[in-house]
Amino acid sequence: MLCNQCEQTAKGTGCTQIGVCGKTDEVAALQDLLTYSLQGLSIVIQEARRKDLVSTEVKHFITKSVFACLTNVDFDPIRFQQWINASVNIRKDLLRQLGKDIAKRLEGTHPSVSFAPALELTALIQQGQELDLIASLDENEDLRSLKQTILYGLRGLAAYTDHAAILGKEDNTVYIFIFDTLATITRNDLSLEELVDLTLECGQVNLTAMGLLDEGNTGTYGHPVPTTVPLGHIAGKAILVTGHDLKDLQLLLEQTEGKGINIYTHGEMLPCHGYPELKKYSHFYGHYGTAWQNQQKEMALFPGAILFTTNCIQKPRDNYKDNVFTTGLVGWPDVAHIDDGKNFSPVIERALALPGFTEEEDNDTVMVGFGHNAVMGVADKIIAGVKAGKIRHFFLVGGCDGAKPGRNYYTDFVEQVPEDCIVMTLACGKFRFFDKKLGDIDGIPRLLDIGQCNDAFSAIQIAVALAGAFKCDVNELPLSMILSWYEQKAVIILLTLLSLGITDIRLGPTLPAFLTPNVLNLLVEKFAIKPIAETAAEDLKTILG
Ligand code: FS2
Ligand code: SF4
Repeated sequence: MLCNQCEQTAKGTGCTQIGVCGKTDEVAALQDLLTYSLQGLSIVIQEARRKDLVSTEVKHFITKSVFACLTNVDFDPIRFQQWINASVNIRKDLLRQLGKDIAKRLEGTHPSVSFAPALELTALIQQGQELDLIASLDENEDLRSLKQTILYGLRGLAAYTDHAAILGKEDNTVYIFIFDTLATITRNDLSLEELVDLTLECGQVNLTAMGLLDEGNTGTYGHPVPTTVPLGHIAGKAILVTGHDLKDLQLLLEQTEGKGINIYTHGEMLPCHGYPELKKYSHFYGHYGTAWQNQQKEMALFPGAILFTTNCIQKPRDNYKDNVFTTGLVGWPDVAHIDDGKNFSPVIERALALPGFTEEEDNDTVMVGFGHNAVMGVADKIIAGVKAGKIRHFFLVGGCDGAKPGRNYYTDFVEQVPEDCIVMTLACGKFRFFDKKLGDIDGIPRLLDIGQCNDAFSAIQIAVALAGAFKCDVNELPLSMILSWYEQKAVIILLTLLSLGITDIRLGPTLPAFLTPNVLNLLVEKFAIKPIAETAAEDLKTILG
């Protein structure tokens, strides 16, 4: 296997034996084969959509299949086998409808259009291993690097598109872009410039997808409002919900009402406490634990059932595996999966059978709910604060968390930010500092939690609105972006920021292994993107002069 799509890739170059994430050689081969089969299907779809042959189900299927290959989403070989077969069946059906002549022409364009999957799982895995997907993208290493960036960006884009579609928000242009781009990267006649443009276009299209998701979240559950969230617990049966899906949480809250079970969030679900239509449930109590990479330790100590709604799942250890349930795209072999009927009875039964918390623990609290609506609601105060010299600078310290020691930089950074500066944060990287008491500047909290990585749109809206208020370009604002990346949602958010022309982003803890020195230089020249410095103090000194 060779997989280097995420930040924790082995030796900083690539996982070749087994993924650091726990992905087996077999699952890696199946993910590559699924991607390949989707490329073939997408080539056919380019033709089929002109004849209006592409159904909504097919659009959803492809989007979900691309998302399933994102880091820490699905580790179940059987599901990948099913998706590969489904993808080939859809392709065959479309080719049949297009007629023999068109089918013959399309099959001549790329071998993925006539790919025939082996019947047996072992033989299918072998096909994936022989494929060598990354190498097959391009012979030229710089073009290959850009195609990988695009592919990983598409995985992030597919994730946000799927999240939005679940809430009924869709835009056909986003689906068309996903199909066209999967097909385009099979071509070997594209120049470096064309691929750079396509890379940035991925980012632009993601802005649409994230806007849809924002509409879906706020339209369904209301705009987040500043909310205090307990980090302790109360006595009673308990269910822990992790991942990113608000709708799964809502359905679970409905199904647990009056059952004596309290619902706790974990990881990226923390911001859900700020949504009016979710916080109205009295048994939606508080938050437990920190970021995804601590789950094996934290979940083993949770005395109730645990529901994973999406990434990031790690191998459930034996001491809590029986309490774990997955739903949606997330999956782990031999872990109970709740299907799309979303009947959470098995989760509820497990929670009732487990002891729950036997006594109350009064712990710290944190504040969430500073989405664009809440922040812009106090825009006048913020602008006045800047004009009066009380607010010197804004820092967006956001992105993923991970296990590497270099990530202490982000904790140090927030701790060392001067008192006349405001820190905005989003995604799971915040767990390094989310409980710090940074106080306020004239009533504006110095630490503003904008939400999940899924809420990056909110951060962009805030930056654009501030630029409008100060009548300047976003790059001229007293705002610096200090980002941490881990997986492909972060890749696509970064591409979105670059596509908006945002410069001087600091990225860490390490740079993506799939970027060649030439591609990296290109990004540095065009966007002045830079790796985080050795220490937070160094970067703070440079930024604040
Ligand atoms: Fe964190 Fe993991 Fe949110 Fe990423 S929970 S690193 O995939 O999606 O941010
Ligand atoms: Fe390795 Fe990351 Fe790929 Fe997992 S997703 S196999 S950790 S590069």
